[in-house]
Amino acid sequence: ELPSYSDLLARTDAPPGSSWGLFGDDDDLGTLNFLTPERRIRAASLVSSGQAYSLDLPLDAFRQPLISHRGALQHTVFGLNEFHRDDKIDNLFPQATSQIDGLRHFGHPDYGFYNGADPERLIAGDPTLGIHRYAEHGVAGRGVLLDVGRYLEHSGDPIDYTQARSIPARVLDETARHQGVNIEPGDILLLRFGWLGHRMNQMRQDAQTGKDTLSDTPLVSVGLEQSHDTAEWFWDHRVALAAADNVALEVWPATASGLSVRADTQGALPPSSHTGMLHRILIPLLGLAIGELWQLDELAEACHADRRYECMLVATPLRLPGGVGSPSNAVAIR
Ligand code: UVW
Repeated sequence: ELPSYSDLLARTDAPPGSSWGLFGDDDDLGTLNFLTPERRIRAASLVSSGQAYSLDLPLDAFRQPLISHRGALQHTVFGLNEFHRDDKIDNLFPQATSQIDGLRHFGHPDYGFYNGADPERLIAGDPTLGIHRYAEHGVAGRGVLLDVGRYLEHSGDPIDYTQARSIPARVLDETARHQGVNIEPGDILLLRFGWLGHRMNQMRQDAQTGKDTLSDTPLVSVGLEQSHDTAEWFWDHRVALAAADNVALEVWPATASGLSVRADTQGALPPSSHTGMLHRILIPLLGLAIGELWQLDELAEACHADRRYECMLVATPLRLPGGVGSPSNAVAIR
């Protein structure tokens, strides 16, 4: 029996709030260990209509990069002769569109990388904590969609996509209750806020009108509250992987700092910088990889139509040894 999140916070044998060692001293899968063969059998039993939904944006979706250093890819198609084509991709930032951020992506400022991995080894050519391990294990299991955007709209409290709204864990419980769905150990959680659909609509409108309403506006997004309650919700539900249709899963910009795991800072967090973001609790301490910019609107429509919010979810991150992140290549089958 694995400890609860409050037990993790009380650890003295490893960083407080961490799962380090619980899956083995050399583990490099973190919470993906919750996704077992039994869970895959359960997931396969959920397919009834056989309809498949791609959860990825097109790889070239952002000609204007969403995160400035992750520029647009260059795709070249060339002919070896008149009837033989090859192609190549340059400037591919695996985290530029729909992605999975693996366990290399973030370390904790006080404790370092997941399971105490040596930061010197987190380089190209070394497999430590690489995203290829996710490909090898198989990200295939029960996906559960929580349509937070639709739930809040239904509750008369719709999301304003121009604001960095922080969503507490209790809203996840409310949404699940409203939808009549339970989170089971080993689930892949799909959180729809509606942010990405809104953004893509704005981009389409700009393309039609020739205006650029986005480049000069700072990136803001609704997302999960940066708090221990959020981490507790994930850990105590034994979520294997959490993905959302926003930029960072958590609210953006990251406003909290020093999301410390000391007991005296549980709950609300002091204001400040990037270094406190929830990423630094979920990825390096819990070993929970994060999916971002997943396109969930079409799936959500289908789920809403027949009130079935679970699916077989298959994502195939690149088997890139030592990769930090990867295009998600995710499909939901229901
Ligand atoms: C942000 O920090 C906005 O995203 P990522 O997790 O992809 O770095």
